[in-house]
Amino acid sequence: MIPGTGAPITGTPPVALLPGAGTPGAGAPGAGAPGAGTPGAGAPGAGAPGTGTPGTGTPGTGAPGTGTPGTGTPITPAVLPPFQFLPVLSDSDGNPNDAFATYNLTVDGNVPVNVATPSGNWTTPMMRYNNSQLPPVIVAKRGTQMTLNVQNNLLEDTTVHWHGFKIPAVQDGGPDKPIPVATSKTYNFQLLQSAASLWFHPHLHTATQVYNGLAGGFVVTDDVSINLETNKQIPSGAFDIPILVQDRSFTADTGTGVRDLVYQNNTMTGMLGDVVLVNGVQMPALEVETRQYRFRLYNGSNARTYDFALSNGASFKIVGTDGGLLAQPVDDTHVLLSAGERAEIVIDFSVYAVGDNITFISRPFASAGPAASALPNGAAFDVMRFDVATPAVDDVILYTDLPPNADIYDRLTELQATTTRDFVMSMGGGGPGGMRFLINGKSFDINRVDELVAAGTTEIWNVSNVSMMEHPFHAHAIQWQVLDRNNLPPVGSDLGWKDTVLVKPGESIRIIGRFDPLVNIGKYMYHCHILEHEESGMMGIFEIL
Ligand SMILES: [Cu+2]
Repeated sequence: MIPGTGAPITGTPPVALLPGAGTPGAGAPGAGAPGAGTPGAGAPGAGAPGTGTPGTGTPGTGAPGTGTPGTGTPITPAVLPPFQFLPVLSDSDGNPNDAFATYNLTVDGNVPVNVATPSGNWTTPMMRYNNSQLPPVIVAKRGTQMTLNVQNNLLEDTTVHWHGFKIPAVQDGGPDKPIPVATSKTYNFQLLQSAASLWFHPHLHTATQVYNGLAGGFVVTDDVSINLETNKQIPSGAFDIPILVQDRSFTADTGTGVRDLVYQNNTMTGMLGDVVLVNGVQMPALEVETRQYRFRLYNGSNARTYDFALSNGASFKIVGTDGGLLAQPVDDTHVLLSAGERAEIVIDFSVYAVGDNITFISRPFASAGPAASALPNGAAFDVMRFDVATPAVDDVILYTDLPPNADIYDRLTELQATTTRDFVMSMGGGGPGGMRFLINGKSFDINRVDELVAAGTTEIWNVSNVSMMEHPFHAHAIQWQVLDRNNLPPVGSDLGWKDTVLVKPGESIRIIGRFDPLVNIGKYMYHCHILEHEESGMMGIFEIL
């Protein structure tokens, strides 16, 4: 990943209409008749994305959707703001190629961040690491001994939780291990897992600190991933791009040039913003070459689930999940990511012509819970746009199977597990905000250990959801494998390493994992990754002894 700057778009690209601040209408799909040809650049219609199934062939001229985009003011940008690349931090120990890496992170409040949107730019005070305009990315190879110095400059305690990392509990950054105001803490751990798109974020005042802007990407590389890149079997370098998607709400424009974040603590749905930011920009345009690109999709939102897809219904390859690369790329037309989840996808732009534009969207889906937002969970909206700008000869032939030494082939079987635990997520009345969010009938207690786990064992966790809302279940300490979902064997993204799994109402999912006796020691969290649910009690502690 080489940070760069995309040039602003010129010319007259097809205009996508962003949903206004009202409820998107149920417009007819804008796709043409399905056909067997190469997907073209069907321009989205002049309505909110429809709710039908996109065509799989030539979309032709794409009839406009007929839906009303809502009661808000529609945005009809002639020019979209340029895509911003997340800054990659440098190893500060002076030697980027040895087995040690040191990074210094300050946690800062009130950083004036420029927010670019199709309807104009403004400044929003946010929390950020290193006073940076954008969330940073750390890149390090498997085996590296990490030293991460964190200075808390906020007016409240924080932590840095290393999401998806296989590390000791004392380094995990849970809420039981705060970094007090005006102090610093050093996290030390070795990277002992497969190449993956991991991330980090606070785990204390989690909902508000993440919402206010604290998050970062963490890309682990290993010999398998580096060989794929060297052998041109996966896009790399400038064609390997992290995308952090987070929805936010802002105060109205009062002419000052400053618009503050609005945090509406809707405990039931979690915080659902009506402005979807991609690396800090609303609806950016990324100029691409006619070649394959690898995108690392991070759902860093507090509560929103996205069903990412291309506006013309074209398929792409899912090549990675939370904890690493898939053994075989999965061909699909969409990828559903709940809060905290990641996916790596490869989109092939070589089938397009220079001048084509393809919009990256979130498809509509049925979501339980009240529509207590200007942009409810499950609504359809545009996310960003790919502008095919430069012809290129694609030198990448995507891998078909990871080499036999990849960790993904170490599938655990039911017979290896010595313990099965049930985790039932439920909601009930009578809590402080009128609602209680429970796991196994209990609300989080930082002084209570809910589950005792023997070091070095393999366990099956059977997670079920008896509530009326969906919950992304996240368990710390290791990467898990999905045994089955609703008694059906895993398919698609469930075939990869997972640390966060979406459990819909009425669903149950069994995950299996092995705790490493050398690494996995101490008290870890498991919780719903809708951050408002986590903070309302949907969290527990397991202690590995
Ligand atoms: Cu939840």
